Amino acid sequence: MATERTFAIIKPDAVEKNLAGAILAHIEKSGFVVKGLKRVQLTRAMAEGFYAEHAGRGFFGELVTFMTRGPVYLLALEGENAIAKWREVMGATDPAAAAEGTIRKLFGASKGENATHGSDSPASAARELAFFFSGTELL
Ligand code: 3AN
Repeated sequence: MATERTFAIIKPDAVEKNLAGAILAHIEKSGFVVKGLKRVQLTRAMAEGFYAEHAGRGFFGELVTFMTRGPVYLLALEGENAIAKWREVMGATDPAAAAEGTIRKLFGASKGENATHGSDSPASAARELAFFFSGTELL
């Protein structure tokens, strides 16, 4: 296994509920190193660009409105096998289907308002990290 970096978001629903600290603690307890962290209010253009691959899906408008409704925390996480591991720690997209103890089970409310995002492949991780962090921010 190799050391990898992945991209994560603590979404507006979790930030609104003051759950960012609890989620960061969960991230650290799970063994990730936080290499980058910023709190940002996404614009519609940023959210539409970030989620461009979902542009044709029925929930796209709802997703962009949700992701711009309040601040998010953008994270670069590093660790062994970080991309797959973060997906596992987050749990399934639908909190109702997520395994016990996962972040989405603990803190998510619905398929849309599911507390966190995580890159789903090495290519996505590279694109998403570069979308929000400059190279010098992650040295
Ligand atoms: P994941 O984030 O688990 O990779 P995707 O890639 O299927 O899930 O969906 C991207 C994002 O779109 C999800 N994180 C979720 O917030 C939102 N989403 C997915 N399915 C729905 C849905 N049926 N209704 C509303 N939002 C959705």
